[in-house]
Amino acid sequence: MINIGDLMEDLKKLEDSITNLDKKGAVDTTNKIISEKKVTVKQGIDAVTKALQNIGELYEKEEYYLAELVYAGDISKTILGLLEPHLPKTADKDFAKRIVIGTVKGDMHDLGKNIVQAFGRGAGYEIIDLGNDVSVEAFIKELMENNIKILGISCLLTACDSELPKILTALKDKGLIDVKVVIGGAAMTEKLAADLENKFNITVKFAPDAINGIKIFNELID
Ligand code: B12
Repeated sequence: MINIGDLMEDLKKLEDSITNLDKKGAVDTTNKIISEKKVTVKQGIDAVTKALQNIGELYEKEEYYLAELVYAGDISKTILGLLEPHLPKTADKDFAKRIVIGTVKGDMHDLGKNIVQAFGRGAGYEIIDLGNDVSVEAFIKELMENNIKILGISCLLTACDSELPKILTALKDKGLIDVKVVIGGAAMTEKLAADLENKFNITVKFAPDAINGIKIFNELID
């Protein structure tokens, strides 16, 4: 008989290994998850996300410092790199399913954005990922050159949230008011999305996580 507890054990092990900064344990558990296929790759990615939430809490409590944060980021990148090729892919690609995505200028956090990118590609989107520390000009250039109508923005630092109104101002100035914007990351909120939407009269949606992000992308292209 399949025991749910056994299935969940590897996921908990993966979460704990990352939280405890045990890179070898995390890599070994990930390889086990991939080869045994008892739990889904998506569940594996969720375990990485939970671990990073734990790391954030430990950092806030000053039990972890910047060095631990950096190392946790490095471990998570390795694990996501192992999991991503195994995400199920959908075959349907169409012209509307193209998205530009990036983390705002001054912000180096890219793990969450990378998860959105992986899930988006799995859902049949062509994702043009501009990376992190992306200037307003670079976002606009990419949207204009490739006539793309959906822009995904990641922002985790409150010190960088002033980039959002700058990007929306540039969209208006360039006449790109039909571009729809989806924002996510620790510094973003539903309220900020609503405020920006009202102020600039451009569609702005907040995505609390990658799964909801993909749902919003789907709604926006419908
Ligand atoms: C890992 C981490 C780092 C790593 C980043 C590694 C990397 N390559 O990304 C490193 C060590 C580099 C780092 C550095 C710093 N960090 Co840091 N970091 C974190 C931490 C612990 C986890 C972030 C993360 O990856 N989460 C996991 C991912 C999966 O979640 P996520 O990013 O939220 O993404 C999900 C959703 O939000 C959503 N989403 C995100 N973006 C988008 C975009 C779109 C389009 C969509 C649809 C959805 C979406 O979907 C994702 C998947 O579900 C957070 C804590 C936290 N609570 O966020 C702090 C945190 C963000 N960092 C913080 C700080 C202060 C810093 C530093 C300033 C520290 C320092 N003193 O130098 C530097 C800043 C460097 C810089 N200029 O960017 C603060 C920010 C506080 C604030 N209010 O601004 C936090 C909140 C920690 C804290 N509690 O104090 N950090």
